[in-house]
Formats: sequence, structure tokens, C-alpha cells
Amino acid sequence: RPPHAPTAVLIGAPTDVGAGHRGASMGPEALRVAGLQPALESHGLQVIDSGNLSGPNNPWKPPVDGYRHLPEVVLWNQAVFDAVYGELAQGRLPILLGGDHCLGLGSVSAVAKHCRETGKKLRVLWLDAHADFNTSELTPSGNVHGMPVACLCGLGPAELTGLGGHTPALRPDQIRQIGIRSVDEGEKRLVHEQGLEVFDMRFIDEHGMRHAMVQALAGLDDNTHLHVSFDVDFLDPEIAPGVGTTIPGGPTYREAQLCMEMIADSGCLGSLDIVELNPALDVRNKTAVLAVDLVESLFGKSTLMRERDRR
Ligand code: B3U
Ligand code: MN
Ligand code: MN
Repeated sequence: RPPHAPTAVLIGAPTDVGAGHRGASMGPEALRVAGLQPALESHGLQVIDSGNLSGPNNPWKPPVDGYRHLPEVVLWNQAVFDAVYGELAQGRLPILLGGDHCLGLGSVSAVAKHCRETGKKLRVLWLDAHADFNTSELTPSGNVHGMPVACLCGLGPAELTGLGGHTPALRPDQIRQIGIRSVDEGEKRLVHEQGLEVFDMRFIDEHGMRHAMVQALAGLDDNTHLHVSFDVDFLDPEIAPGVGTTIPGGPTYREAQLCMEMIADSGCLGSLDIVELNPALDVRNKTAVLAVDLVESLFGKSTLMRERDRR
């Protein structure tokens, strides 16, 4: 085991209250069945599975004032916030098993609070097909899983933007989005207005995943906490069908592996979300198995060469 490798803690948040399809609530168990814990342990990591958080059921109602299930979304995010913050305070590396991506709000708010208190710099990598930058006025669906990045930047209802006691939780310049290929019209304007740095599929096609990641990881130092929010719909649906909103034209297996390997090489990974996996839409759990494989790379599944020999 690397000398200072922190203990990782799996935190299950089995809910789909923020999504437009039912089923992401089964994500945590599918990742366990796919062998997430032994896979991480095989790379020398110590892993604790803290089980699942609890929260309200999905009432499956239409949106109210631009938000679907806002009270339920708030309760789940408070539970996630408390769990992630508590693990960080104990020096552990939290791995949130979603659940839909509205939970990224609780998770990243906790990381942001931890970083403010410990004087660490924070960089958030948002791996996703979507920008998740909608507001209640802009959203075409009312689903809060399309809004967490906007909420983290202070645009959203106070119950969500103030989760960590500091609004906004993040500045746009702390975020890098990778793999984006589906952004709603109004959302696009807001992304530009707020100056988010987006490495969309056009950029990756033209310049390659390597160049995108070099830029997304530029400026990290020993005092930087890197949070990865991995929406499984980041991946091309050909290899990852088990998500609610498949968008064609995503990263291939090799591109996704390189992305994860380059994050691992940074040595800065401090916390992770694995969200939007939907076993109800999967084929023999293969998307979960793929997600586990990629997360292994994220934690330094060893390739033949070491980074310092590669240069
Ligand atoms: N942008 C759309 C679709 C969407 C966002 N995130 C997911 N889907 N997974 C929306 O509803 O906000
Ligand atoms: Mn997302
Ligand atoms: Mn997405």
C-alpha cells in the first residue's frame, strides 16, 4: 500500500428522487455486486463499506415550481452532506455510491466545506454527458439531477445552495467539465455567462482526451483536493447502456481509461461520486462492471510503466 494512502469509505445513497427515470436507487447495490470493494482492495487500498444512507421514498410526482421532489432532494442531500463531511473530517476518502446526480450537491458541498476549513485548494472534475447547470427557470424537466452544478455555484433554491453553510459552495473557476455533449439552450447561455471551463466532446474529438486532461488538471499542487464527480452517462452508451439518459458520442473505453489514469497520476484524488448508474436499464450488470474497472484505474490500477518512466 502506498505509505500515505487514506482509507476509502463507500457511502451508498440509494435514491432516484432527482432523476427522470426510476432505477438509479439500485446503483449502490449493483456496484457492490460488481465487486467494487475487492477491486479497490486488490490495489492496496483499505476500504470500509459504511452501508447505505436512508431518506424518503420517491413519491414520483410532477415538478412543483420548476423542481421535482424538492423536499426529498433536500433530505437526501443533507444525509449525503453529513456522511461525506464526517468521513473527510476523519481523514478518509469518501466514495459516494449514487443514486442520481442531484447528490453531487451534498457531496461537493461537504468537500468544499472541508477544504475551506483545512485551507486546501479544491478542484472539481465533473465527468458527464450533461452540464447539470439548469435552474428552475431553465430546466426542461424539473429534475434536480440537471441542476447540481448551478446550485453549487449559488444558483438555485436556498435549501440547496446553502447546504454547507456557505453560498456559493464553489466558484466556477474551481470546476472542469469533461465529456459534455448535451446542454439545453438556456443552460448553454448560463454556462457561458458563468465562465465554466468545459472540455466537451468537440474538444476531445479535436484535441484528444490526453490534451483535455492535461488542461483540466493544470495547476494542481500538493495542497489541492481533487474531487471527481463521475456521472456514468459520461461514457458512450455503446459500452455503458445502464443509465437513464444515454447520449451518443461519448468517450470510448480507451478514452475513459486514459482520463481515469491521468487523474490517478495527479496523486491529488481526495473524494469521488459514482452516480446515475441505473441497473434497471443495464444488461447483465455490465455498466456496473465497467464503472468498477474505470474506478480501479482512477485509484492507480497499475499499468506496465510507472508515470515517472513514461516521461
Ligand atoms: N439537461 C436535461 C437532461 C439531464 C441532465 N442530467 C441528466 N439529464 N442526467 C435536464 O433535465 O436538465
Ligand atoms: Mn450528471
Ligand atoms: Mn449526465
